[in-house]
Amino acid sequence: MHLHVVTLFPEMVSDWAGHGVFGRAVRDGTLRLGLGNPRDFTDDAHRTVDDRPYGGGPGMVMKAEPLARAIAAAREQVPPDSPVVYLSPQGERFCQPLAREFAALPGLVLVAGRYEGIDERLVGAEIDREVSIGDFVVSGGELAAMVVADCVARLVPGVLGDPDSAAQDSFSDGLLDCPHYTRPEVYEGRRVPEVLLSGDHEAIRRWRLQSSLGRTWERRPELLEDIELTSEQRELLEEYIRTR
Ligand code: 9D3
Repeated sequence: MHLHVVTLFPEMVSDWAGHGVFGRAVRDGTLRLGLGNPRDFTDDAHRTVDDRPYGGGPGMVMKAEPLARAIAAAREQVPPDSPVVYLSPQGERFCQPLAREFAALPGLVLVAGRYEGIDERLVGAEIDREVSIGDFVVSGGELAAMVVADCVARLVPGVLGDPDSAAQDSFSDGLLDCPHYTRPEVYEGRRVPEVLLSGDHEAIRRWRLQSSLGRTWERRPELLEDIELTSEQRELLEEYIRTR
C-alpha cells in the first residue's frame, strides 16, 4: 500500500514513520510512504501558505493553490483512484471499520491541515473524505494523519509479523482486551491470577474471554450493543455479572 501525507511539517511524519512496525514495513517495502509540503508548491518569494480569513476573525486559513498543487503531485505518486482524505475536526469519526476500508485500497493521500483549516473550496474541489480522530482538539492534522496511517498500516498484510496479531486486536472482535501479566508471580503483594499458572489452556481461554466480556460490560457497555454474542460468550458474561 502507498500512503502519501501532505503536510507543512513533513519531518513530524518522517520522524515517527522511522520507528516500530511502521518503520520496518517501509524499509522492507510492504508500505510506501510519500511526503509533500505545500510550501514547496508556492510561487511567491515568501513561500506563503496561509492568509487571513475572508469575513475577518482570528487565525489564518491555508491557501488553496499551494495545497492543490501538493495534492496533484501526490495523486501522481499513488495508484490511480487512491482517495484524498482531509484530517479535520469536522470530519466523520475514524473507527476500525473505516481503517479496514482504507487498508483494502492500493493507496491513500492524507492531507494534514494547520491554522484554522484549509480553504473550503479546496475541500470541494479535491477532497474525497473528511475524517476526525475524535472529539478533542489537537494542534494540527499531522498527529491525526499519523493515527490513521498507523491504524491502516497494521491491517495491511505483512506489516505485522504475525498475521494473527491484527485479528486479536481489541476492537477486531468488538471487545476490550483481557488483562495481561508477566513475571514476577507476586508484585507489590499482588498475585497473578491462579488460572494463568495452571497450564490448562482451555481454562485460560475461557478466563480471558470472560475478562474481556466483563471489562467491556463494565467500561464500555455500548460496545456490546453492536455485537452478537455467541452462546458461550453470553454464558460467560452472565456468570461474570452474577459473581462480580
Ligand atoms: C476554534 C475552532 N477550532 C476547531 C475545533 C480550531 C481548530 C483547532 C484545532 C482548528 C484546527 C485544529 C487542528 N486539528 C486538526 O487538524 C484535526 C483534528 C482535531 O483537532 N481533533 C480530532 N481530529 C482531528 S483531525 C484534524
